[in-house]
Amino acid sequence: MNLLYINNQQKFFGGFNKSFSDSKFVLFGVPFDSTTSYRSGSRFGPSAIREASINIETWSWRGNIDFEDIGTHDLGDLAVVHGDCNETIRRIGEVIEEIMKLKKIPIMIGGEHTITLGIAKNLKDITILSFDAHFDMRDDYLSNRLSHACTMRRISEEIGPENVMVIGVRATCKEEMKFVKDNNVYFISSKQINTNDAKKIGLMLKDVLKSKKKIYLSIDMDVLDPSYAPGVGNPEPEGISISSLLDIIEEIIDDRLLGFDVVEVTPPYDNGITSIMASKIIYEICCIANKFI
Ligand SMILES: [Mn+2]
Repeated sequence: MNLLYINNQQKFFGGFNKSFSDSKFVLFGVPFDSTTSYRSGSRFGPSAIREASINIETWSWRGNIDFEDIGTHDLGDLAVVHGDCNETIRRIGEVIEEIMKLKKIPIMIGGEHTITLGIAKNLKDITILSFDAHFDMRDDYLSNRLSHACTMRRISEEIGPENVMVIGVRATCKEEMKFVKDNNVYFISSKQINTNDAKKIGLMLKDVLKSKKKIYLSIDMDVLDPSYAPGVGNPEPEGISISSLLDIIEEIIDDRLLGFDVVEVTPPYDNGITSIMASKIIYEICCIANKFI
């Protein structure tokens, strides 16, 4: 037996782990899915995304750079407390604060969408853009105010509804529509995106964001059509394409980007493609943002 043939490397995002001090981007996983109401398993998202990231190519046509020349420092996964949303959110907040204090851009991979609340609780003057099939604006869901279906409602209480924007939305209920209208929450439906040029939608959004100071992106993978991203907790038809999503993101990223997350990848329901899409989104955002930071 020749031990040289044994690969004992840990699986880091992108296949290699850049040192913390040399990295602009610091990534960590949050394998938490305790409030999932339909298809559970997003706790397995972080490892599936890492695995997929190692098996796709890294050149970005939008950023005109190879992700290998950027890299991330992969911290590993947060020690989550299954069943305890409050404590898990608190821990996320502490990790994020530390990463930002050191002037790095955090990338969080989920896990269910509730984890984004850990970001909002600790940051001031931010605008959160949620790319999501759902508003996640219910006051409670099945008597739980910390459900994944309430994430943006809780976040709007922290940072103000004027600082929450939902892009690609198509699945909602009367209660949410009333809240969104009463509070002037800015949104762009998937129908608007699918019947227009995504680049134009991106430019329109860029204009809306002109007065904003800091921007955080939260990508719920169910914003994509289930044909692009079948492995999510709550798939919804009539979603947007991966190219539309990235074309919009390309227009709005600049030096105000504070960080981003990619959530809801649910490997037990995936054929592998959703994890690949999530990896691609992370690669592209890093490569586009690299020009500005
Ligand atoms: Mn969603």
